[in-house]
Amino acid sequence: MYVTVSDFINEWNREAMLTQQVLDGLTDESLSQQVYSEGRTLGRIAWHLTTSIPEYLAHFGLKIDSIENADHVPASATDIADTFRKASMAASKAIEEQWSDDSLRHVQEAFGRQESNATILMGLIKHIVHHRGQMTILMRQAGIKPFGVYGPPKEDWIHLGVEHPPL
Ligand code: NI
Repeated sequence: MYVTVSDFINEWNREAMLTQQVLDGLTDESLSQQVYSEGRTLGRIAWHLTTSIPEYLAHFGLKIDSIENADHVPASATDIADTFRKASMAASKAIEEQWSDDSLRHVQEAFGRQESNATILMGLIKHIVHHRGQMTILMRQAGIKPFGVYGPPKEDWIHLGVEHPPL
């Protein structure tokens, strides 16, 4: 749990960098990869995790600009990746400027429960991580080698001296 704003910012920046590397691997063609025939597309999931950053923070009391045309999924993978870069930086700036270590202990209603702002901020990271995991599977299905978020993708095991990755 985050005790200080700088604890959170460190974790936020680390996870944002990992998410950025996943998003930077998208191609325009891959954005239409679907979970199943009526399911969401990879582009929609990538755009959702991006646009939800300011929406979530504004909902819990931070002043932060929402993303323009948030209800329209861009056709360009670069547009999505660039928007995430700006949104993740705007988020850390807003939190650093507007919340103190005391603010993290402040409790408010979130998802029908009483939660501290520290827990609420952790929820935002979990939301991104959840959708980032979905993205890496869809990228595989779209024929892209995904960025190894917490460990190498199968192609890179060989560089670690492992010929057959564990199942
Ligand atoms: Ni979601």
